[in-house]
Amino acid sequence: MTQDLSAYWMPFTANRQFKKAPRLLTRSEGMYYWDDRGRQILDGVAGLWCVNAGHARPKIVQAIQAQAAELDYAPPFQMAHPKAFELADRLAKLAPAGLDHVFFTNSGSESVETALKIALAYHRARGEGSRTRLIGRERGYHGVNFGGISVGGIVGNRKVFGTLLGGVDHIRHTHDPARNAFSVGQPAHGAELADDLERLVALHDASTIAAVIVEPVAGSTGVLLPPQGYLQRLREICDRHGILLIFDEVITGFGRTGQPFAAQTFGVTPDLVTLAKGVTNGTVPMGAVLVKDTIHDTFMNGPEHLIEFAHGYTYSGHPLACAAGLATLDTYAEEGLLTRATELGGHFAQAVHSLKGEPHVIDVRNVGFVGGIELATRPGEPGKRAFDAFLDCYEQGVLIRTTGDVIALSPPLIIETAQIDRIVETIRTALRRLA
Ligand code: PXG
Ligand code: PLP
Repeated sequence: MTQDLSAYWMPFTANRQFKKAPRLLTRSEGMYYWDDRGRQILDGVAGLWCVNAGHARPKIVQAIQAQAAELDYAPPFQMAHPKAFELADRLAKLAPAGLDHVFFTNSGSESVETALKIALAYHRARGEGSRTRLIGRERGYHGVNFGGISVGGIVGNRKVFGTLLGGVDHIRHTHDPARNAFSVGQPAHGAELADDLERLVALHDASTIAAVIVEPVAGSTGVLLPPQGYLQRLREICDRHGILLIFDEVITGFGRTGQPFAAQTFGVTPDLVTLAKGVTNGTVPMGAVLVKDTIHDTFMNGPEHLIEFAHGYTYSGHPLACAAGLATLDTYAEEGLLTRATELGGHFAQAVHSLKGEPHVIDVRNVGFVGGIELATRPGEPGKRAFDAFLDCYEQGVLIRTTGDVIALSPPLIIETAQIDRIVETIRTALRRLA
């Protein structure tokens, strides 16, 4: 490296370690990256859970190029451009029934802030302004902004940043390896953990609670699946008490679990859905919140010249993102990608579960094209063993992701069975020589 690496303060990275031995990606196509040493690397994580149609897809590339030349930017406040409406309409058609309105943001984190604000404003608009409390879940990840880390349940993302939002509480997480280790698909045990919401209702009173936010499948905290019946039970408790249910589908959206959204995979319809990542195939930053009709319509009241919801970003519905989003949805539809993880899910499940019995493996979890392989933690070195596996796989030409001591797999949805096998065999090789 002749380049000076010091100016760039890298996000969520061990900066000093990275800069001693940088891993630089310089090109991408289909299932592969190439690095600055010219090596080809099989992408086992769709970039960072976002490049669901694979890299450098021609239709998406062309749409972005053409849009940049035609209309670079349009102000989104009191103005608009046609593709924002077109994309909102397409997203509403893809979404679970009733979630027919779309608010654009630029990331998953912004989608979370937006959804929480919609929930608070909705209750106030209905004359239930006492519903100000927001409920998250232990081990939840909802991005890095203040609302998101407040409802989130990752200690490391919370401990440094002060008191966070007031009036937040958390239900228990659903991870129960003692009962559920090596479950194929949804684990059998733990639906009753949804009743923890009843405990918080009893403690705070329903009249103070605005919304509950959960990831249908927790990704960042190590691939934690909802136990059978859990999400249904959460929905029932929310309905009983007039609490909005928000699904954070930033990772699970766009085919990751075998249907367009995890709400459809698990057959539970929330009131709000946050999405990002796969909406533009990772090409241009974009996020959105899908909103139920009845919630949206509650805002459409009062004098028509007044702004109904005082919220939005300079880049909400950016033309480049909308063009990329439309071409992405076309690509997903033309190639049947949003249900491909259902078709190949059996092979994927079998492949990842074949790692049971390999050194250090204490659990394997899967849904759609998501795999979690949990390793026993090396005493006194949390996360180190999985990170060593990551480095070994990278040297073998396969990109995986680790979070704590969990290896997370989330390949592009275009993956072929031979590539699934290669990823798994690469991990197997790494595990067998790992200390
Ligand atoms: N909600 C969920 C459920 C997410 O997974 C966000 C919100 C935030 O999105 P943005 O676009 O603001 O990053 C996410 C993001 C990992 C990893 O290591 C996961 C995410 C981001 C970075 C790393 O698994 N998810
Ligand atoms: N900070 C300042 C000083 C601003 O003027 C703005 C937007 O106009 C923002 C922050 C918010 O930026 P964005 O709309 O890109 O989130």
